[in-house]
Amino acid sequence: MSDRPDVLIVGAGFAGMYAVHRFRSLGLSVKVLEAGSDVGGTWYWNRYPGARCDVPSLEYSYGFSPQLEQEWDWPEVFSAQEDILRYANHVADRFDLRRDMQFDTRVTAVEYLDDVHRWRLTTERGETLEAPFCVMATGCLSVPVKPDIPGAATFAGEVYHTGTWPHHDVDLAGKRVAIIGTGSSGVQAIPELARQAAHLTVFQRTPVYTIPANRKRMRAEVQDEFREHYREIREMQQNNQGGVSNFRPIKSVRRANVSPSNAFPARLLDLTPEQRHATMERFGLGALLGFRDIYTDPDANEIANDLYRETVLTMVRDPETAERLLPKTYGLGCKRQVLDRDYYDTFNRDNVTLIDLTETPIESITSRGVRTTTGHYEADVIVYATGFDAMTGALLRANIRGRNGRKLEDKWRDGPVAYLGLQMSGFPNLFTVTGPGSPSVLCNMLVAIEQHVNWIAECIDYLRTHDVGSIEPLRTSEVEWVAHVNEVAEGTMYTAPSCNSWYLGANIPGKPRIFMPYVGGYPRYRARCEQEAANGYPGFALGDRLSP
Ligand code: NA7
Repeated sequence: MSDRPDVLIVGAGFAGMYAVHRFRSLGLSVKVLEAGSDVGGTWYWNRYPGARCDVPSLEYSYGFSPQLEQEWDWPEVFSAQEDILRYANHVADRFDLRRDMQFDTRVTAVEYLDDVHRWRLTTERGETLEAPFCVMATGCLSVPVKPDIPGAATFAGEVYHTGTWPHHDVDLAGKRVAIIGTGSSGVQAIPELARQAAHLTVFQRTPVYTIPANRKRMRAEVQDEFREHYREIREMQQNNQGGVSNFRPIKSVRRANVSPSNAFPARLLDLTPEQRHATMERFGLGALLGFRDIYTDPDANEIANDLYRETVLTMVRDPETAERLLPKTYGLGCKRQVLDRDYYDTFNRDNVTLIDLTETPIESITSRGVRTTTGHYEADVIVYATGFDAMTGALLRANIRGRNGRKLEDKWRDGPVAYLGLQMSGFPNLFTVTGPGSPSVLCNMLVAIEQHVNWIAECIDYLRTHDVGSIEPLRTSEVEWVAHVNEVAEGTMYTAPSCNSWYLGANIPGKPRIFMPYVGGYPRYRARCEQEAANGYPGFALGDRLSP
């Protein structure tokens, strides 16, 4: 590992891992600092029972190595956390990535040294490292948040957060478990926790729209067909709004396998009310994924929300519990679609109780459980499934200071300002992977990560070969880009006044309400990045090298 690397990288998730490989291929020396004890990022930390990816694994995988594509077997269509982490470990071994990585190292400060034009990183242990380039590969959902509930510290039992689940086995047998939060993590964890615990009490503030996930094992023929077509598939990903190819293995899918997406027209509004009900009866909640107008047409959205609620009422036996589980204050498409395994059926179990916090808010946590305005719920274990300070959290927590000591925190006081989610003016030679203003979480993350890392690598290479010392966006470029990011988000379901999602920072008290990812589509975004590079970075200021 180099002591004077060309590039310092923060984070050894999929972004930091690929960055090591890609930068090395250009002859750059790198060093990665990672808070965890190994690679994997999100998949290293989020190991709660039921954790799983909502993008098919044959798509949610690296595309940079044809050999890797050919040799890796995915056991399921949508992989569980442990299989994704196994994949990350395999990649780290295969490309010998760990030799440039320092684990158990949390970065506490990232400062630009004006006089020497270098970045200095300070770690929790007080160690300092310097390099001319710094890449923040810190992830979009990597800072777990816990609500500030009075008395939380007095709880005498075990406390876990889904985003920092322990690495040792957590034995819940015979225990009373309380879980707070019903977002993706809560919805995935609840059925598993209910199976393991003596009793599970679910504290729900906002009901979720969740659709049963595809639970198929991977068939060898399907995997083989992907392998045969991988180059074409990667190309298709590059031209898809969300970075997924939607490749359908023709040889291995039987014609009789009718799914809602090919059995009906693409518009819900094209179906008669009778046809809509028949569709829901036949295919269940998953049918709604087949209609694109649900996400673009408010009338279709309203109808879909009603169909969704009617269907849930048929899935949960106790009518009062069923009623409490119905999302009513916002529509489908405002938040990331949650996929589940047995979520609603879990509320038919005798050992599960649902508490609706809109009827009876949490007042405090006591030494023995959770107190709401109407009752006390005893618990041996509390699980927080309360989400993350998304998109900006990890960057702000790193205490980044740019030119003249300017804090990123001050620059972003009213919301993140960055160009293409890649760089900020005033922070020369500092890059962010899948930063705010890039498609990031609205895209297949592996595709978004590879595109960003490739762009950054080529940019650094350009600077070296053209004898340029530094790069940072023009102030006008980032202001214009932020306006564009807001403009394309306006009028979508994501920014509806009733919508409070982490995309908007709405889950963090005091966080500016700004739609952070780029909703204009991955291909349009990628074209803009490519245009910048092809034209010699006109939207950026390029600085001279320091004289030796
Ligand atoms: P989310 O989607 O932010 O969900 C967090 C959940 O926690 C949500 O139901 C919140 O209710 C609930 N929450 C948060 N604070 C509280 C308090 N104080 N009291 C009660 N309930 C609370 O995070 P996830 O980890 O589930 O998923 C994040 C992403 O990870 C996901 O979209 C995937 O991309 C992967 P609220 O809705 O705020 O009322």
